[in-house]
Amino acid sequence: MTAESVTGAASLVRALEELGVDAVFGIPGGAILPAYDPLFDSKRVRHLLVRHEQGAGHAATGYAQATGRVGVCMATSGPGATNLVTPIADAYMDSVPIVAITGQVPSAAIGTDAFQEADICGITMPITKHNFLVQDAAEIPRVLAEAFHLAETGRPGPVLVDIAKDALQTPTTFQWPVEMQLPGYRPAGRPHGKQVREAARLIVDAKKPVLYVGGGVLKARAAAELRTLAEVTGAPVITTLMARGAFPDSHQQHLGMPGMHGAVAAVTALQKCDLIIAVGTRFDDRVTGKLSTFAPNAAVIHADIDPAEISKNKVADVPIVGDAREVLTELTAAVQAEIAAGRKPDYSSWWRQCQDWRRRYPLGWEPESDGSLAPQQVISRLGAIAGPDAIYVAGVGQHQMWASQFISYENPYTWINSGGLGTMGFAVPAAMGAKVGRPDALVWAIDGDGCFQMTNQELTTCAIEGIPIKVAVINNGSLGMVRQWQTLFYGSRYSNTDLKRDRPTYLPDFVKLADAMGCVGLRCESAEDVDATIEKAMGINDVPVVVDFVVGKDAMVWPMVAAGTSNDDIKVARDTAPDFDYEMGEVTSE
Ligand SMILES: Cc1ncc(C[n+]2csc(CCOP(=O)(O)OP(=O)(O)O)c2C)c(N)n1
Repeated sequence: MTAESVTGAASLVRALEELGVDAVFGIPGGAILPAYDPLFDSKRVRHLLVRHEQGAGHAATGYAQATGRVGVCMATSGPGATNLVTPIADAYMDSVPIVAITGQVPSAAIGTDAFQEADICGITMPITKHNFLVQDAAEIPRVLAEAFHLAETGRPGPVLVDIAKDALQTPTTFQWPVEMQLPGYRPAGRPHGKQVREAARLIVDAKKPVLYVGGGVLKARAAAELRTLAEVTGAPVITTLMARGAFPDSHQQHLGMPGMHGAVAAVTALQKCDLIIAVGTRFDDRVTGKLSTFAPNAAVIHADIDPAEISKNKVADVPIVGDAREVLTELTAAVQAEIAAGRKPDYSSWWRQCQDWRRRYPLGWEPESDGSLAPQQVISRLGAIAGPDAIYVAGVGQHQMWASQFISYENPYTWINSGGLGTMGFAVPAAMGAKVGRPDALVWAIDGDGCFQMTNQELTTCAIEGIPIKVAVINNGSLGMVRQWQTLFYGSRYSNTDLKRDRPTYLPDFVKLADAMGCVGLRCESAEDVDATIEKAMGINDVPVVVDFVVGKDAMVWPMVAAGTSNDDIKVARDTAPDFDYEMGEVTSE
């Protein structure tokens, strides 16, 4: 192993190469400029010049979510770095492994309010798993190795590496591999055997269990292990917004998604169960509803790699700290041992109950009263035509919820969205990142017209860089999800949610906008044209495609548990609650 004489900047690029980075999303500027010079010559690292740093950050997230590898974004100091704050917070909330590299003003100027100085380490302290300020060129390779290791091990998350300009310019030596110095960092691996056996006993003794699956199962790449445990136990499975695709929607044990806009069967099974088997999930308020009334009769097994999540919101009777794949594997073995010893669980009457909820309250929608195109129809046809191997990337709002409800997810890593932070503007750049990471996959962004107007500039990046994503804009002319809340809770007073698209011509005209950015723009305004328009978009694979689906503005997302209320108060339509007192004995036909 010989040491190469290089600058700090070249050392950074060499480290990225050694770490196997094939894509960096970013924009240069003064403080990071030294790094861009050697990057220009790298044969292994492709730099994609985005149009806004927020796009770089979400693209890194989309790349990471689609591939399981660390996504990388790069920006200059000050405004470049602060433009990364939203995607970093987003990645933190959804535990996505990304590394953000920022230039910092020269070390002698730090703390002087120098031009384009921002204390990005201070700013991102609460929204990164860890961050580093590097002022010594010699530290660059080691810090990069540590940053990647921290981002992708344990509970994944964003790591920021802020490098002073003089550290990039200083001569140093580059050697690889490096020795990491993370003495206090020991992420959990295998779970405790005693806890696992205790959990297995609860599972076989339960009469009404639910396997509550979160995004941690996808992060641990444990979909196969989940399926085995589900089938060995026979318990109903629910997958959160972050876990869609971790368990096939078509599987007969899948009750769907829990939460504010979850399926009645999933929400109610979780609410009325006697045992929650929670894996890689965090009892988020959008899932629990009013916490004090959540699942009042349930014992709780809570498995998570992050001990800080356990008993944070709901007290766990059996806490299990460990990697979800290890937990699921060992739990399956422990349940099998219980069954072999003659303690086979019997959930048959619980299943009759769950089936009844599922049969009586399937997901569905009403046609628009004014005859306009129904957004749910567009999304469900898109899912049917693009199929279960496509990757679907959503923005935030009604379209996101319909995309989670009306597309059938059969495979892991086919659904990418901003769950925890709910970041409008996520879809286009995240889809770009997903397509860079999985170039052979069909990638559809499903975006709202409000969200699309936040970050569509990355379509120019896509056109220039040859990243042919497809975007379905669900154009209801309003900030639909907020409008829905105004309809329900503010007496239909639509304060500042009407995007006023309907001028003599559409404003903005998304077809023209697409064209201006080097994409093909298509428009669909009626139900009869939906399939043909989707097929047409599917046939264009050399450039990005934007389809403007002009839909009605009055459609609402149902079911709904209003914020702050109990899951017991779920509504299936306005003022319509499921009839839980209904006697199952009265059911005569299936
Ligand atoms: C950056 C950001 N700003 C504001 C919000 C609040 N918000 C949540 S959904 C929504 C409306 C989204 O509108 P659109 O993209 O048109 O989607 P729709 O709900 O109509 O499907 C807004 C404003 C947010 N989530 N993120």
